[in-house]
Amino acid sequence: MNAQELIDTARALVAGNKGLLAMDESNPTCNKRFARLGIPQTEETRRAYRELIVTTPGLGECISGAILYDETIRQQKTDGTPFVKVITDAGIIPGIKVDTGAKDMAGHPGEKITEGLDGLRDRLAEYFQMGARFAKWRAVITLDAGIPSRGCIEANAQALARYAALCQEAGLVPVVEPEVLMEGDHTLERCCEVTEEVLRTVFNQLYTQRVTLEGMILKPNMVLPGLACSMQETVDEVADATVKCLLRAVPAAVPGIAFLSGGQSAELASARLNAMNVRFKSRLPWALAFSFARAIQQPALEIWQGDEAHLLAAQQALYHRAECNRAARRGEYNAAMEVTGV
Ligand code: 5MM
Repeated sequence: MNAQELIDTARALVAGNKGLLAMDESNPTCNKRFARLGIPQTEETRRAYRELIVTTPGLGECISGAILYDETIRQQKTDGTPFVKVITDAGIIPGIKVDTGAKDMAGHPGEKITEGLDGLRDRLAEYFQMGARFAKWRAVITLDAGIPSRGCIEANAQALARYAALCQEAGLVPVVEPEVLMEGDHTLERCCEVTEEVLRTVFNQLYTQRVTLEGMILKPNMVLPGLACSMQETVDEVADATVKCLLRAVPAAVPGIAFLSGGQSAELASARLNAMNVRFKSRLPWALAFSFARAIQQPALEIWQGDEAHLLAAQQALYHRAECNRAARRGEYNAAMEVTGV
């Protein structure tokens, strides 16, 4: 492991007010999103959609790193250029999702444990050879009556830490993603309590597994009320609760926090990130950035619908969301941008 290279890559991922584009949907998830829009669920349509994304003009102005899926990192443009080269030429660092999915956890009804540690060392070495310089692993924490359990939180935190240590050994910056889900009728306060407990447990495990905090990125949920909660706090209240929670649990040595969007609308995700940067940016030890999938891609996917004739309009929509989120990092996003463009 070259610690300085890891630190440089981690810093580059949150530099210049840019953020990460998560385009690492597994085939089942990608197919589900295609099916909702009547797009054929084939390897070729997934490839064509990812070509649309990586060839979006100017994407590298707003996006520092792109998280790919195993199928995608092996694919090429129609003209044969590997996606990894297209991304790198655009000034974007290639990354790779390396977990193999969240599975039902034995003895823990309603809870998930993320798998993928077996054989991970060899897979990381291959991805590094292919050009990846960072990786991602997502743990899923569900809120409901009596859950999450300590067993679920601890098992997922330990897996995240073992993954992160293996990444750093292989020269890849680990993006550590513990996601507390939005589904449910829980309050913002409950989400805050659970998110704090999860993050404290994750950072204890990262310490135990000797992970270099300066060479990683945290990808957490924002602190939000459940989707079915009757009380939905304002954008500023969400920003305050999220930053308060992170200040309690995330060490200052971590260079950047890149939020997942988790099913928020694209506009709300931008507005909430913007509010955090407006209210706290100058006082925080880490950069507050984004690592959105749906909140960057969804409008573009809905325009594209698998039709080549819609490609340019879809790319414009994708660029627009990336640009809105770069503005949110600067604290310069506002609703007028949704009408007039940035
Ligand atoms: C939470 O999901 C991650 C962030 O995406 P959103 O911004 O849409 O919440 C995302 O990177 C996710 O891990 C990928 O989409 C892959 O998900 P699957 O379910 O295919 O592993």
